[in-house]
Amino acid sequence: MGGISIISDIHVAEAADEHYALLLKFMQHPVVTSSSNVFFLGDIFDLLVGEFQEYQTSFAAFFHELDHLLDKNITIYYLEGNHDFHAENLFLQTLKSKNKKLFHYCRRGVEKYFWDKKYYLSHGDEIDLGDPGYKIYTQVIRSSVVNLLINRVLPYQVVSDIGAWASGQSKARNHDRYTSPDREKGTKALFRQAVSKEVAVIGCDFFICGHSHVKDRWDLTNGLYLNNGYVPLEKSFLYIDNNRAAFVTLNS
Ligand SMILES: [Mn+2]
Repeated sequence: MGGISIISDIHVAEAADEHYALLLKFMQHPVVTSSSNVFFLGDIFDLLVGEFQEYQTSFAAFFHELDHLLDKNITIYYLEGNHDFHAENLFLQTLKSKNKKLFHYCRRGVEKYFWDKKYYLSHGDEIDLGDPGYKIYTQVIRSSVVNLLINRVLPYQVVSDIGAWASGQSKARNHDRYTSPDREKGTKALFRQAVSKEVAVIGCDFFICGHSHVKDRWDLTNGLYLNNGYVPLEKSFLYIDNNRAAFVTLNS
């Protein structure tokens, strides 16, 4: 098999922004187009909630590139983040490739075996960072009741307005994670600690997630933790071939 390309946390707000250009650059990158598996690990979009046709129009190029990858027999996993969720039918309705069955929409982390090693891949917001309030918030927001509200009751504009507000709240709460030069220290340590606990429970060789916005590669005694960080800042993605991991730049 070919390699695995992984990306998360691009936070595309609109088609006109630089973040969207980075997303498309990733999907057209020769390393990615020759991979056998591509993982989108959440928060690809800053706000993509629900199955609204507006997203099909705004992000037509994104869905087009997904079809392109599928046409090349590439298996795709699109994991929900805490900024993009309740959107499974949007993907299923929009994708046109004859290989649509290679597309997997995942509501939570996945365990996979590659090259005889166990990989756990997730967005990273489910790991226990010692914030019970946030845990309850994500459980409610990702619930089937909210899914029903968003996809059957509320109109696009209302969801979009609430989402923009929630996204602003989240940015304010996580302000340091986006701007502080010290963000490395606290967040990195917090994630390493939480990940090492998770790895002990899951028993995986590779633990790969995003969400922290802090790029990291950390050898545990019994596994490897990888995080591609905040893409608009790092301008790189993760590539793994034969259990060897490298960050590939998106600048070229
Ligand atoms: Mn996140």
